[in-house]
Amino acid sequence: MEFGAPHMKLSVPGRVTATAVAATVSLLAGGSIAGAAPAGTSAVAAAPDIPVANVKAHLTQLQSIATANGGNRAHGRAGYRASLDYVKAKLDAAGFTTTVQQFTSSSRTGYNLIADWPGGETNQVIMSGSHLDSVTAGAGINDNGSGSAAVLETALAVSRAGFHPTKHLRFAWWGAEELGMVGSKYYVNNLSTANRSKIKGYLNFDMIGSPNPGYFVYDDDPGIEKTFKEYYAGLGVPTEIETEGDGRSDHAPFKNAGVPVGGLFSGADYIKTAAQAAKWGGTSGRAFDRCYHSSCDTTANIDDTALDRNSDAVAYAVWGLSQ
Ligand code: DTR
Ligand code: CA
Ligand code: ZN
Ligand code: ZN
Repeated sequence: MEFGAPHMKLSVPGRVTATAVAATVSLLAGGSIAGAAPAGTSAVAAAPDIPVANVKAHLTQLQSIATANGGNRAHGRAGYRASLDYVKAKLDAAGFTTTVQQFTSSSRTGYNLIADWPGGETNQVIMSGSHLDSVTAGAGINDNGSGSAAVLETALAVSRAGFHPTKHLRFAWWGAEELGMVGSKYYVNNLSTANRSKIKGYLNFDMIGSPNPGYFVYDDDPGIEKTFKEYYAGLGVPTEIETEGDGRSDHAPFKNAGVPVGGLFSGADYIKTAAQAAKWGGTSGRAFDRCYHSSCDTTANIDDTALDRNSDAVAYAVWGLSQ
């Protein structure tokens, strides 16, 4: 199912945020005057700014967890379960209904964390997810603490805002993605046909804070893709279609099951070209993330601007696609 661009009425606070500008662009594109909900639609809430300091604080916690548990947060190791317990505690305190789904892979116990925000039409689920595991080589702060922390902070922002959209919001942190998307495959394979059909969109965030960042948007579902491109258009940041990761992250099991998917990516071991550096900044001839799957993927391996912009894009899409 395609998503239309969300009609978003702006009640712009004193400070016009990038999200508000993006939403205005969307509204104007729809021929309506900002400030008045288009005919036939009701006023909708604009996404809040996601404080990047909060996202970075989660990354600091994940780094500490890795450091205290053999240097990683990998499947089947203590650091993974400690990472899940950290995320779960935040969500439980914020009023989410959390579920820990257990599975076995490579003779080790793995876990998915699912968090449902009470309310909304449960036959219309908008789901956002990130893999929480790292490789054994390191802490996995960009891959994929960045996505996990952005999704966590967006969920916490839903709670802070008392946001209660038409659709039901679900968030997920996957185990054992690095072993071949094991956790997300387990989740999708264990959904009944009815429950699978209720998921109207799955948004995936895997590496969104790369130190030499690019701004890539998944080109799977056109409606979801359009929502992310609207957001970046509002920032005046050019994007490229994400092609490197087709089938390589947790959106793949959902796409294979017929669920509309989308997501964002800031780059891994591919090399940034001169043309890309000209539009995005950073260093041409260098990988987007030269610490990919390495021990140097620590909290020092993050570009704050990319993390901030992409975290705000997560919120923009969650707000925009659920109302
Ligand atoms: N994050 C990587 C998988 C990966 C490599 N390129 C892309 C592009 C888009 C999404 C994911 C990926 C990993 O987990 O190893
Ligand atoms: Ca922000
Ligand atoms: Zn990853
Ligand atoms: Zn990885």
